Amino acid sequence: MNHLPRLQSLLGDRLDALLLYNEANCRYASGGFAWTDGFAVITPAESVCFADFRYIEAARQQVQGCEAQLLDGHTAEKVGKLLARCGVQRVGFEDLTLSVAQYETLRQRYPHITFVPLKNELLLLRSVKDGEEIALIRRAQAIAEQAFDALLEKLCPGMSEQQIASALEYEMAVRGSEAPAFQTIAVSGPNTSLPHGVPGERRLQKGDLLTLDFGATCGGYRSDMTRTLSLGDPGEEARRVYATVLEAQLTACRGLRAGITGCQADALARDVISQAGYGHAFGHSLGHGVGLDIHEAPGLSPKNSEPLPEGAVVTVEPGIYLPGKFGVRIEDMAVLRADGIENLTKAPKELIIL
Ligand SMILES: [Mn+2]
Repeated sequence: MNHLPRLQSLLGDRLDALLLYNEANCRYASGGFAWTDGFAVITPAESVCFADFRYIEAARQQVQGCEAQLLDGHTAEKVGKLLARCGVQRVGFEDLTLSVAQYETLRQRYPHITFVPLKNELLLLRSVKDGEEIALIRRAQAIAEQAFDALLEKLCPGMSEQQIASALEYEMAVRGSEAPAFQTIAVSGPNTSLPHGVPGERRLQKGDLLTLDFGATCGGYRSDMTRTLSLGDPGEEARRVYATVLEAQLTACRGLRAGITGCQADALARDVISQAGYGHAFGHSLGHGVGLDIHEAPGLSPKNSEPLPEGAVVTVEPGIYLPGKFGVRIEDMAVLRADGIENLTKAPKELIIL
């Protein structure tokens, strides 16, 4: 994997170099190598990943496209020389993630450099996935679904939310997931009205809904899916809500494609839920990009008036949440194509009653 040419495409009229500290951006620049407390300098002629003693041996073996160099007491001087050698005057920096202290240090350390905020440029670049990235996400998703199937064999009344979340993470790990893509959500009964509820001591009982939101990681790339299931008959209202969320999710999957705006995408599902009278109960956006970060661009959101790019991997996750009662969310992950989507999630979406 080598994303250097893509990063270098940002250089030219406005920028001479990029200075990257964000861990996901650094991993992207290094061709997949992950390290912390370091940074990367990208210029048209020379690109270097700086990693400290803990990482440098692995970095020298694994970094692709860039050169790996030891981060030590001489690094600031080395970077100064590198920038001078490459005639760099304007450096793009990550204004969205760099701390104020880091920014002040940079300005003091390199007083002759003009620092230019990158805003969302890198996020837009990363939002379009190449074949290798999609292959990793596809593999992560397949692992998550196999783990889900294995969990369904084990689920029974009396298991706590924490035990269910741990079991699911274990099933993903033994199938090759590097780490959970995010803290697994397993919420049951009335807790299902909490879209990002934290698994607790509550034990599963007959008549409960159970919402599982989880993902695996392969080569740093994440997956994301949600299923809501039921232990026995959940009752008439829950069935009606489930049917509404499912209709919204299927409608969004049918209408979604590259080129429509994030706002239009969101409306595909929101209109169905609003018409059923639950508009007030769908308080989050329809979906988000997924990649090296679990939440990245583009947003399938009323706030995003930009067209969605072809090749982005996004979630489609409408939900209805009724505080004190229950909630339902159904989430797939899909690649945006010009004429529709390629759904990476194969698990069935009809209500599973255990
Ligand atoms: Mn999600």
